[in-house]
Amino acid sequence: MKKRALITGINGMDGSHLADLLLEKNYEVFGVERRSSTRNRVNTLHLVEKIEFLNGDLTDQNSLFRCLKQSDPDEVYNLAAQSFVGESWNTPEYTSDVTGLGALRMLESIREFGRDVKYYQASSSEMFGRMVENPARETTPFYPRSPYGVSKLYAHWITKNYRESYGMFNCSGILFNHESERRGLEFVTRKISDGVARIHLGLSDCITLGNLEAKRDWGYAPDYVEAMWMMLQQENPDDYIVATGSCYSIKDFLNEAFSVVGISDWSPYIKQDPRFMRPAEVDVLVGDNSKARENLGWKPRTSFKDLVKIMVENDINSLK
Ligand code: NAP
Ligand code: F7E
Repeated sequence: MKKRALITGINGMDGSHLADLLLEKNYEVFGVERRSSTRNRVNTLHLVEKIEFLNGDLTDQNSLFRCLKQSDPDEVYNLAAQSFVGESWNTPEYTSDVTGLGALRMLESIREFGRDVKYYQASSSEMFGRMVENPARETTPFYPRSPYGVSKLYAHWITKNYRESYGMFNCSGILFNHESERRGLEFVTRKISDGVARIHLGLSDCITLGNLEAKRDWGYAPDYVEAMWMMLQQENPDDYIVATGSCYSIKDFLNEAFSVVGISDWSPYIKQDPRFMRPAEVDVLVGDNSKARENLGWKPRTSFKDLVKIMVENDINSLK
Protein backbone atom coordinates (compact mmCIF):
# COMPACT_ATOMS: atom_id res chain seq x y z
CA MET A 1 0.00 0.00 0.00
CA LYS A 2 1.17 3.48 -0.84
CA LYS A 3 2.14 5.67 2.10
CA ARG A 4 0.20 8.90 2.39
CA ALA A 5 1.75 12.25 3.30
CA LEU A 6 0.12 15.55 4.13
CA ILE A 7 2.29 18.63 3.56
CA THR A 8 1.38 22.11 4.78
CA GLY A 9 3.04 24.98 2.90
CA ILE A 10 2.87 22.92 -0.30
CA ASN A 11 3.33 25.96 -2.58
CA GLY A 12 6.42 27.15 -0.73
CA MET A 13 9.99 26.26 -1.66
CA ASP A 14 10.37 23.26 0.67
CA GLY A 15 6.79 22.02 0.25
CA SER A 16 7.23 21.69 -3.51
CA HIS A 17 10.66 20.00 -3.25
CA LEU A 18 9.38 17.60 -0.59
CA ALA A 19 6.40 16.69 -2.77
CA ASP A 20 8.82 15.91 -5.64
CA LEU A 21 10.83 13.65 -3.33
CA LEU A 22 7.82 11.82 -1.88
CA LEU A 23 6.33 11.22 -5.34
CA GLU A 24 9.65 9.67 -6.38
CA LYS A 25 9.28 7.43 -3.33
CA ASN A 26 5.81 6.45 -4.50
CA TYR A 27 3.83 8.28 -1.81
CA GLU A 28 0.35 9.61 -2.27
CA VAL A 29 0.80 13.32 -1.58
CA PHE A 30 -1.74 15.80 -0.23
CA GLY A 31 -0.81 19.47 -0.09
CA VAL A 32 -2.47 22.04 2.16
CA GLU A 33 -2.85 25.48 0.61
CA ARG A 34 -4.64 28.50 2.00
CA ARG A 35 -7.22 30.42 0.09
CA SER A 36 -5.96 33.44 -1.86
CA SER A 37 -7.56 35.71 -4.44
CA THR A 38 -5.08 34.54 -7.06
CA ARG A 39 -3.56 31.08 -6.81
CA ASN A 40 0.11 30.97 -6.02
CA ARG A 41 1.24 27.74 -7.67
CA VAL A 42 4.47 28.89 -9.29
CA ASN A 43 6.42 26.16 -7.48
CA THR A 44 3.75 23.48 -7.84
CA LEU A 45 2.42 23.91 -11.38
CA HIS A 46 4.24 20.72 -12.37
CA LEU A 47 2.48 18.87 -9.52
CA VAL A 48 -1.11 19.78 -10.29
CA GLU A 49 -1.96 16.40 -11.85
CA LYS A 50 0.15 14.44 -9.39
CA ILE A 51 -0.94 15.51 -5.93
CA GLU A 52 -4.20 16.49 -4.27
CA PHE A 53 -4.55 20.06 -3.02
CA LEU A 54 -6.63 20.59 0.11
CA ASN A 55 -7.81 23.89 1.54
CA GLY A 56 -6.56 24.67 5.01
CA ASP A 57 -5.07 27.43 7.07
CA LEU A 58 -2.77 27.16 10.08
CA THR A 59 -4.87 29.80 11.84
CA ASP A 60 -7.98 27.60 11.65
CA GLN A 61 -7.82 24.32 13.54
CA ASN A 62 -11.00 22.84 12.08
CA SER A 63 -9.65 23.28 8.58
CA LEU A 64 -6.53 21.30 9.58
CA PHE A 65 -8.66 18.57 11.11
CA ARG A 66 -10.64 18.33 7.86
CA CYS A 67 -7.38 18.03 5.90
CA LEU A 68 -6.39 15.12 8.13
CA LYS A 69 -9.74 13.41 7.60
CA GLN A 70 -9.56 13.95 3.84
CA SER A 71 -6.02 12.62 3.49
CA ASP A 72 -5.75 10.04 6.32
CA PRO A 73 -1.96 10.45 6.30
CA ASP A 74 0.82 8.28 7.67
CA GLU A 75 3.08 11.34 7.83
CA VAL A 76 2.40 15.05 8.29
CA TYR A 77 5.05 17.61 7.35
CA ASN A 78 4.23 20.99 8.88
CA LEU A 79 6.15 23.38 6.62
CA ALA A 80 3.69 26.28 6.51
CA ALA A 81 4.75 29.46 8.28
CA GLN A 82 5.08 33.19 7.98
CA SER A 83 8.69 32.40 7.14
CA PHE A 84 10.21 35.80 6.39
CA VAL A 85 12.24 37.00 9.36
CA GLY A 86 12.19 40.68 8.32
CA GLU A 87 8.40 40.69 8.04
CA SER A 88 8.05 39.27 11.55
CA TRP A 89 8.77 42.70 13.10
CA ASN A 90 5.90 44.19 11.07
CA THR A 91 3.45 41.43 11.96
CA PRO A 92 4.68 39.88 15.24
CA GLU A 93 1.22 38.83 16.41
CA TYR A 94 0.29 37.27 13.08
CA THR A 95 3.70 35.57 12.86
CA SER A 96 3.25 34.09 16.34
CA ASP A 97 -0.22 32.91 15.40
CA VAL A 98 0.77 31.14 12.19
CA THR A 99 4.35 30.09 12.88
CA GLY A 100 3.98 29.36 16.60
CA LEU A 101 0.38 28.47 17.39
CA GLY A 102 -0.10 26.93 13.94
CA ALA A 103 2.05 24.00 15.04
CA LEU A 104 -0.04 23.57 18.19
CA ARG A 105 -3.23 23.52 16.10
CA MET A 106 -1.83 20.83 13.85
CA LEU A 107 -0.69 18.74 16.82
CA GLU A 108 -4.07 19.10 18.53
CA SER A 109 -5.80 18.12 15.28
CA ILE A 110 -3.63 15.01 15.03
CA ARG A 111 -4.49 14.12 18.62
CA GLU A 112 -8.17 14.57 17.90
CA PHE A 113 -7.83 12.54 14.70
CA GLY A 114 -6.66 9.68 16.92
CA ARG A 115 -4.63 7.61 14.44
CA ASP A 116 -0.86 7.04 14.52
CA VAL A 117 0.58 9.84 12.45
CA LYS A 118 4.24 10.77 12.28
CA TYR A 119 4.74 14.52 12.53
CA TYR A 120 7.58 16.67 11.19
CA GLN A 121 7.99 20.23 12.47
CA ALA A 122 9.99 22.76 10.45
CA SER A 123 12.19 24.22 13.16
CA SER A 124 14.82 26.78 12.31
CA SER A 125 18.39 27.85 13.03
CA GLU A 126 16.85 31.27 13.78
CA MET A 127 16.08 29.76 17.20
CA PHE A 128 19.84 29.95 17.90
CA GLY A 129 19.88 33.64 16.90
CA ARG A 130 22.74 35.13 18.86
CA MET A 131 24.66 31.86 18.86
CA VAL A 132 26.03 30.94 22.25
CA GLU A 133 28.05 28.06 20.78
CA ASN A 134 29.64 27.87 17.34
CA PRO A 135 28.83 25.66 15.49
CA ALA A 136 25.41 25.09 17.04
CA ARG A 137 24.49 21.57 18.11
CA GLU A 138 21.18 20.04 19.18
CA THR A 139 22.20 20.73 22.78
CA THR A 140 23.12 24.41 22.26
CA PRO A 141 20.88 26.81 24.21
CA PHE A 142 18.53 28.90 22.11
CA TYR A 143 18.62 32.71 21.86
CA PRO A 144 16.15 33.88 19.18
CA ARG A 145 16.54 37.42 17.88
CA SER A 146 13.26 38.05 16.03
CA PRO A 147 9.53 37.50 16.54
CA TYR A 148 9.93 34.79 13.90
CA GLY A 149 12.67 33.04 15.92
CA VAL A 150 10.61 33.26 19.09
CA SER A 151 7.55 31.81 17.32
CA LYS A 152 9.59 28.93 15.92
CA LEU A 153 10.91 28.25 19.39
CA TYR A 154 7.36 27.88 20.72
CA ALA A 155 6.52 25.49 17.88
CA HIS A 156 9.71 23.54 18.55
CA TRP A 157 9.02 23.09 22.26
CA ILE A 158 5.35 22.25 21.86
CA THR A 159 6.34 19.58 19.33
CA LYS A 160 8.77 18.11 21.86
CA ASN A 161 6.26 18.52 24.69
CA TYR A 162 3.54 16.61 22.79
CA ARG A 163 6.08 13.86 22.06
CA GLU A 164 6.83 13.56 25.77
CA SER A 165 3.27 14.13 27.00
CA TYR A 166 1.37 11.90 24.60
CA GLY A 167 4.03 9.61 23.10
CA MET A 168 3.48 11.09 19.66
CA PHE A 169 6.04 10.39 16.90
CA ASN A 170 7.13 14.02 16.54
CA CYS A 171 10.42 15.16 15.04
CA SER A 172 11.80 18.66 14.67
CA GLY A 173 14.33 19.36 11.97
CA ILE A 174 16.40 22.38 12.98
CA LEU A 175 17.24 23.43 9.46
CA PHE A 176 19.82 26.08 8.70
CA ASN A 177 19.30 28.33 5.68
CA HIS A 178 18.62 26.42 2.54
CA GLU A 179 17.86 27.87 -0.83
CA SER A 180 16.94 26.86 -4.36
CA GLU A 181 15.70 28.22 -7.64
CA ARG A 182 12.21 28.12 -6.03
CA ARG A 183 13.16 30.46 -3.16
CA GLY A 184 10.89 33.49 -2.60
CA LEU A 185 12.23 36.66 -4.21
CA GLU A 186 12.49 38.65 -0.98
CA PHE A 187 15.11 36.34 0.59
CA VAL A 188 18.63 37.61 0.10
CA THR A 189 19.99 34.73 -2.01
CA ARG A 190 17.20 34.83 -4.56
CA LYS A 191 17.17 38.62 -4.52
CA ILE A 192 20.83 38.46 -5.51
CA SER A 193 20.51 35.68 -8.09
CA ASP A 194 17.54 37.46 -9.71
CA GLY A 195 19.35 40.81 -9.52
CA VAL A 196 22.54 39.44 -11.08
CA ALA A 197 20.52 37.81 -13.87
CA ARG A 198 18.75 41.12 -14.58
CA ILE A 199 22.04 43.04 -14.64
CA HIS A 200 23.53 40.43 -16.96
CA LEU A 201 20.57 40.73 -19.35
CA GLY A 202 20.57 44.55 -19.23
CA LEU A 203 17.20 44.68 -17.43
CA SER A 204 18.52 46.43 -14.31
CA ASP A 205 21.63 48.25 -13.17
CA CYS A 206 21.77 47.56 -9.42
CA ILE A 207 20.64 45.45 -6.45
CA THR A 208 19.64 47.21 -3.22
CA LEU A 209 20.50 45.29 -0.08
CA GLY A 210 20.87 45.70 3.69
CA ASN A 211 23.63 44.24 5.88
CA LEU A 212 26.34 42.63 3.74
CA GLU A 213 28.36 41.30 6.69
CA ALA A 214 25.88 38.67 7.94
CA LYS A 215 27.02 35.06 7.57
CA ARG A 216 24.86 32.05 6.94
CA ASP A 217 25.25 28.30 6.55
CA TRP A 218 23.57 27.90 3.16
CA GLY A 219 22.56 24.53 1.75
CA TYR A 220 20.43 23.34 -1.17
CA ALA A 221 16.74 22.74 -0.42
CA PRO A 222 16.33 19.43 -2.33
CA ASP A 223 19.12 17.96 -0.14
CA TYR A 224 17.40 19.25 3.00
CA VAL A 225 13.92 17.87 2.33
CA GLU A 226 15.53 14.44 2.18
CA ALA A 227 16.60 14.86 5.81
CA MET A 228 12.98 15.67 6.76
CA TRP A 229 11.82 12.40 5.25
CA MET A 230 14.70 10.43 6.83
CA MET A 231 13.75 11.68 10.32
CA LEU A 232 10.28 10.17 10.00
CA GLN A 233 11.70 6.80 8.87
CA GLN A 234 13.67 6.25 12.10
CA GLU A 235 12.69 3.82 14.81
CA ASN A 236 12.34 6.62 17.37
CA PRO A 237 11.41 10.28 17.02
CA ASP A 238 14.12 12.85 17.70
CA ASP A 239 15.34 16.33 16.75
CA TYR A 240 18.17 16.97 14.31
CA ILE A 241 20.24 19.85 13.03
CA VAL A 242 20.44 19.96 9.25
CA ALA A 243 23.28 22.16 8.03
CA THR A 244 26.40 22.08 5.87
CA GLY A 245 28.82 23.13 8.62
CA SER A 246 30.30 25.96 6.52
CA CYS A 247 29.26 29.56 6.46
CA TYR A 248 29.63 32.43 4.03
CA SER A 249 28.82 36.14 4.14
CA ILE A 250 26.43 38.01 1.87
CA LYS A 251 29.58 39.44 0.26
CA ASP A 252 30.79 35.90 -0.49
CA PHE A 253 27.41 35.18 -2.07
CA LEU A 254 27.75 38.32 -4.19
CA ASN A 255 31.29 37.31 -5.27
CA GLU A 256 30.11 33.88 -6.34
CA ALA A 257 26.92 35.10 -8.05
CA PHE A 258 28.59 37.86 -10.05
CA SER A 259 31.41 35.52 -11.04
CA VAL A 260 28.81 33.29 -12.77
CA VAL A 261 28.24 36.15 -15.26
CA GLY A 262 31.94 37.09 -15.46
CA ILE A 263 31.89 40.18 -13.19
CA SER A 264 34.69 40.32 -10.60
CA ASP A 265 34.11 43.81 -9.15
CA TRP A 266 30.44 43.95 -8.17
CA SER A 267 30.65 47.10 -6.02
CA PRO A 268 29.26 49.46 -8.72
CA TYR A 269 26.11 47.32 -8.89
CA ILE A 270 25.28 47.24 -5.16
CA LYS A 271 23.38 49.88 -3.22
CA GLN A 272 22.60 49.66 0.49
CA ASP A 273 19.41 50.88 2.09
CA PRO A 274 18.53 50.93 5.80
CA ARG A 275 15.05 49.66 4.85
CA PHE A 276 16.63 46.21 4.49
CA MET A 277 18.42 46.31 7.86
CA ARG A 278 16.83 44.49 10.81
CA PRO A 279 16.11 45.85 14.31
CA ALA A 280 18.11 42.93 15.73
CA GLU A 281 20.43 41.07 13.38
CA VAL A 282 21.64 37.49 13.52
CA ASP A 283 25.29 37.99 12.60
CA VAL A 284 26.34 34.42 12.03
CA LEU A 285 24.71 31.00 11.88
CA VAL A 286 26.52 27.73 11.39
CA GLY A 287 25.45 24.25 12.38
CA ASP A 288 27.08 20.96 13.33
CA ASN A 289 25.38 18.20 11.34
CA SER A 290 27.14 15.25 13.07
CA LYS A 291 23.98 13.79 14.59
CA ALA A 292 22.12 13.79 11.26
CA ARG A 293 25.16 12.26 9.53
CA GLU A 294 25.54 9.53 12.13
CA ASN A 295 21.92 8.64 12.92
CA LEU A 296 20.20 9.38 9.61
CA GLY A 297 23.06 8.78 7.19
CA TRP A 298 22.30 12.23 5.75
CA LYS A 299 24.84 14.56 4.24
CA PRO A 300 24.62 17.66 2.06
CA ARG A 301 25.42 16.94 -1.59
CA THR A 302 25.47 20.40 -3.15
CA SER A 303 28.37 22.81 -2.60
CA PHE A 304 27.93 26.52 -1.96
CA LYS A 305 29.46 27.28 -5.37
CA ASP A 306 27.06 24.93 -7.16
CA LEU A 307 24.07 26.29 -5.23
CA VAL A 308 24.81 29.85 -6.34
CA LYS A 309 25.41 28.73 -9.93
CA ILE A 310 22.12 26.80 -10.05
CA MET A 311 20.21 29.85 -8.80
CA VAL A 312 21.83 32.44 -11.08
CA GLU A 313 21.62 30.27 -14.20
CA ASN A 314 17.99 29.44 -13.47
CA ASP A 315 17.12 33.13 -13.13
CA ILE A 316 18.91 33.99 -16.36
CA ASN A 317 17.00 31.27 -18.21
CA SER A 318 13.62 32.23 -16.72
CA LEU A 319 14.10 35.91 -17.49
CA LYS A 320 15.18 35.16 -21.03
P1 NAP B 1 8.10 29.45 2.19
O1 NAP B 1 8.61 29.24 0.80
O2 NAP B 1 7.89 30.82 2.68
O3 NAP B 1 6.76 28.62 2.33
C1 NAP B 1 5.90 28.79 3.42
C2 NAP B 1 4.53 28.27 3.02
O4 NAP B 1 3.64 28.46 4.14
C3 NAP B 1 3.88 28.99 1.83
O5 NAP B 1 3.43 28.02 0.92
C4 NAP B 1 2.71 29.73 2.46
O6 NAP B 1 1.57 29.83 1.64
C5 NAP B 1 2.39 28.83 3.63
N1 NAP B 1 1.60 29.55 4.65
C6 NAP B 1 1.89 30.74 5.22
N2 NAP B 1 0.92 31.07 6.10
C7 NAP B 1 0.01 30.07 6.08
C8 NAP B 1 -1.20 29.84 6.77
N3 NAP B 1 -1.69 30.70 7.64
N4 NAP B 1 -1.88 28.69 6.51
C9 NAP B 1 -1.40 27.81 5.61
N5 NAP B 1 -0.26 27.98 4.90
C10 NAP B 1 0.43 29.09 5.14
O7 NAP B 1 9.08 28.74 3.24
P2 NAP B 1 10.21 27.63 3.00
O8 NAP B 1 11.51 28.30 2.80
O9 NAP B 1 9.72 26.61 2.02
O10 NAP B 1 10.30 26.99 4.46
C11 NAP B 1 9.45 25.93 4.86
C12 NAP B 1 9.38 25.90 6.36
O11 NAP B 1 10.66 25.73 6.92
C13 NAP B 1 8.84 27.18 7.01
O12 NAP B 1 8.13 26.81 8.15
C14 NAP B 1 10.10 27.95 7.38
O13 NAP B 1 9.81 28.84 8.44
C15 NAP B 1 10.99 26.81 7.80
N6 NAP B 1 12.42 27.00 7.63
C16 NAP B 1 12.93 27.45 6.45
C17 NAP B 1 14.30 27.57 6.29
C18 NAP B 1 14.91 28.03 4.98
O14 NAP B 1 16.09 28.40 4.98
N7 NAP B 1 14.17 27.98 3.88
C19 NAP B 1 15.16 27.21 7.35
C20 NAP B 1 14.59 26.74 8.53
C21 NAP B 1 13.22 26.62 8.66
P3 NAP B 1 1.46 30.85 0.41
O15 NAP B 1 2.13 30.14 -0.70
O16 NAP B 1 -0.01 30.98 0.27
O17 NAP B 1 2.16 32.11 0.83
O1 F7E C 1 18.36 36.99 5.25
C1 F7E C 1 20.70 39.82 5.25
C2 F7E C 1 19.70 39.72 6.38
O2 F7E C 1 15.97 37.01 4.62
C3 F7E C 1 19.67 36.48 5.36
C4 F7E C 1 14.34 32.04 6.30
O3 F7E C 1 14.22 30.94 5.43
O4 F7E C 1 16.53 31.34 7.02
C5 F7E C 1 15.82 32.40 6.42
O5 F7E C 1 15.92 33.57 7.21
C6 F7E C 1 20.62 37.57 5.80
C7 F7E C 1 20.12 38.40 7.00
O6 F7E C 1 17.07 34.87 5.45
C8 F7E C 1 19.17 41.80 2.63
O7 F7E C 1 19.83 40.83 7.25
C9 F7E C 1 21.06 41.75 3.67
O8 F7E C 1 21.19 38.60 7.87
O9 F7E C 1 17.59 35.68 3.22
P1 F7E C 1 17.18 36.17 4.55
P2 F7E C 1 17.07 34.66 7.03
O10 F7E C 1 16.66 35.85 7.75
O11 F7E C 1 18.39 34.06 7.38
C10 F7E C 1 16.09 30.96 8.33
C11 F7E C 1 16.92 29.81 8.78
C12 F7E C 1 14.63 30.72 8.39
O12 F7E C 1 14.16 29.91 9.17
C13 F7E C 1 13.75 31.68 7.65
O13 F7E C 1 12.46 31.12 7.43
O14 F7E C 1 20.75 38.48 4.73
N1 F7E C 1 20.31 40.74 4.17
N2 F7E C 1 20.39 42.41 2.73
C14 F7E C 1 19.13 40.74 3.55
N3 F7E C 1 18.06 39.94 3.67
C15 F7E C 1 17.00 40.16 2.86
N4 F7E C 1 15.93 39.37 2.95
N5 F7E C 1 17.00 41.20 1.97
C16 F7E C 1 18.05 42.05 1.80
O15 F7E C 1 18.03 42.96 0.99
